[in-house]
Amino acid sequence: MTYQNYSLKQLQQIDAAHHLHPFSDHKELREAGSRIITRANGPFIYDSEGAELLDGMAGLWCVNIGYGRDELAEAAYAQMKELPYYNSFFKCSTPTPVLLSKKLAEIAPKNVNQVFYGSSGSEANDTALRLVRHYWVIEGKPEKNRIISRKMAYHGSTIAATSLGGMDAMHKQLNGAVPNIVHVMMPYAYELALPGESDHDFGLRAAKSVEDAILEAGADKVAAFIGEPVMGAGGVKIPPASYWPEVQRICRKYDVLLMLDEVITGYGRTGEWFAAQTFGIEPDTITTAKALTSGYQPLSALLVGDRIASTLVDKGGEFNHGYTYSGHPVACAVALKNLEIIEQEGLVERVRNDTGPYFAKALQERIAGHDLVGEVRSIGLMGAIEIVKDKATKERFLPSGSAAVTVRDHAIANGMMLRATGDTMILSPPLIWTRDTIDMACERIGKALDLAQVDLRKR
Ligand code: PXG
Repeated sequence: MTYQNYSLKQLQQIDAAHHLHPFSDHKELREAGSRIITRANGPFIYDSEGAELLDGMAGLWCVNIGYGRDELAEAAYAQMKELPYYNSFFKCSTPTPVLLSKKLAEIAPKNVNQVFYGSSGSEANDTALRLVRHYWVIEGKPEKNRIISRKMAYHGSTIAATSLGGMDAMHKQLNGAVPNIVHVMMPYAYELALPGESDHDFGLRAAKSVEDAILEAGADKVAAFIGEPVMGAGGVKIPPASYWPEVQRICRKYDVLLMLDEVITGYGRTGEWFAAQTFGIEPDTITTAKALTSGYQPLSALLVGDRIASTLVDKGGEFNHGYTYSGHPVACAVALKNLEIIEQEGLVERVRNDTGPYFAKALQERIAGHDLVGEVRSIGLMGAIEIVKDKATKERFLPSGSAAVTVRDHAIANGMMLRATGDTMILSPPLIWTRDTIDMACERIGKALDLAQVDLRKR
């Protein structure tokens, strides 16, 4: 029986009875009932009642080539018929992960040429953590194992990924994080810059917090620094241009590995294949997932720099780590086709030269002036809108986070799917958005802000 035989109410009841959703208050969700999305095409998603929503979040930061791409379905179908699964353990390989690895080495920063596969960003970060610690062990420095991360970082939801992340609410439920991970300040100028401090100086100060953490532990105790080039789930926090080169300089000075988490920023989002290229840095590991397949298949790739890879190869010895689905042939076939489409349609260049700048200008000209908006910011096709009660003082509405939810609900009711995190609205649309789609989004967001303003000002 297909889902069309069920009413919305029935699907919601079954959902409530049997399905535990991620990151949800299960009591609240049961009372509200879930929105059931049934199909999608191009930049639009459709719910069970036929409502059409412009998807401002590319699913969950992943559907970079948009929905309804037959080529990806065909690539999966062909691969499933030929070889649906075989593992890459025990000195075996299958063709698609081999070819995908070559492609990834071509588009990655030039010092990055090896790939380790998993099925999710969280898994890839587990791999990254184990790999950098293993690296220092085989380099004869097992005590060099502390990881420096940042407050509000999101690196996934497994125990290792949660430990790497800097979300307090998640740490509270850990009951014991992976040891020896510390968190320093995030490069979030809107709230953390001092009065009169320039963006440039703020970026250097935020980077200095990494150096302070290295000196506090002693450089011989620090394995690596990890960060999202642009913090995603934490609120699209875009660091000043001074930040990443300075972090890289500090890491090199103290011989600390640089790990980038590009699960969101990878595959064109910032107008280059990777944000490492946007910010001009050469990390030792790059965690990627999501848009690697545009979300059509679960797949992650930890891109590993030459420094770590050559030690693994030269010194030998088994790295006791891997997943059943490492290098899954179907997921890799879909990824290959996805990257081919991104390339053929010039989506990375389009974000860099056309839609990215147009998106930035549209947010500035049409959204930033709204009474509820404290700041807009964007990089490539990734943007944020800060919701405030008072533009001048940056005072927020109380309770914290509630105003953004009000804006989001009006946006959804007006055909625009976007995400609220804290007091920030987030946009991370498919890279197929055109100038017209950006215009449509701004119009719908503007309307949502107007309606939210009426609600919020009478509270
Ligand atoms: N790193 C980053 C930077 C991420 O954004 C992960 C790792 C983990 O990936 P997996 O595939 O294990 O989920 C992510 C995931 C949100 C939201 O609310 C963001 C993510 C996942 C779920 C929700 O914005 N990012």
